[in-house]
Amino acid sequence: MKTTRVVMKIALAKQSENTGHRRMNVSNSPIRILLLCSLFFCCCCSQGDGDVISVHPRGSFLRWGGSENALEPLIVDLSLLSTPVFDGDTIRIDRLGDWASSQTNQDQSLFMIGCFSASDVLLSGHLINRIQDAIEAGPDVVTPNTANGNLATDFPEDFLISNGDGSISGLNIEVPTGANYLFVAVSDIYFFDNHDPDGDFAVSINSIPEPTTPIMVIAAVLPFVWFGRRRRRATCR
Ligand SMILES: [Ca+2]
Ligand SMILES: [Ca+2]
Repeated sequence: MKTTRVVMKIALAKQSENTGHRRMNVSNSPIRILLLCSLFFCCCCSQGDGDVISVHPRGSFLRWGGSENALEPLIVDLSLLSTPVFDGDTIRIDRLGDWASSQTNQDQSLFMIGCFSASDVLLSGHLINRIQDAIEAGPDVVTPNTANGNLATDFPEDFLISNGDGSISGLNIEVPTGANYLFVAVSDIYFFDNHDPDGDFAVSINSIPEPTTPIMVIAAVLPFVWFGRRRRRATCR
């Protein structure tokens, strides 16, 4: 009886050794290369070429207070991006860098807001709805009243790109129906004293293409299926 147990232990030890050896073979096989290629392929499909565009912190599409005379905001023609995007496409928008909200404040403000529009028409700074053809999209943002005159600035179509503490610094967003332009600016109560000493304040816009054919999906998934089967076989042996 004792001899039988010893023989069984030796047999189990050998089986375990063999299984480990097969696993080692699997991990060292060309499958690893295929997996890496697959991951690289997925990463390539997840984002297209991007654009980084400087944003002047004195630019605004919000209403001005008094005779402030803020600069025009950044107005991006979506068809002129390095990868042109159109309504229904999903894009990634990120705030880069920071700005100073007055001559004495440090270069660390992070607020950035955006608004889609059918046209690039920007109306007078004395109006609350300055973007003539604004289109609703994204997470709503409530903008503060002006420092001069305590005038309301909030309008419904704009959205938050980056908040003040940096916990939100960008978003994926679908370009809404009819949108041809993206307005980008800071959110502030007084714009004329804003500046960017190191010139790093910018917006990054990336298109996020979907895999367009079933072949692309199969090509991405196949190595994982193959690897799973090989691994199950190695475990069963
Ligand atoms: Ca800066
Ligand atoms: Ca300011």
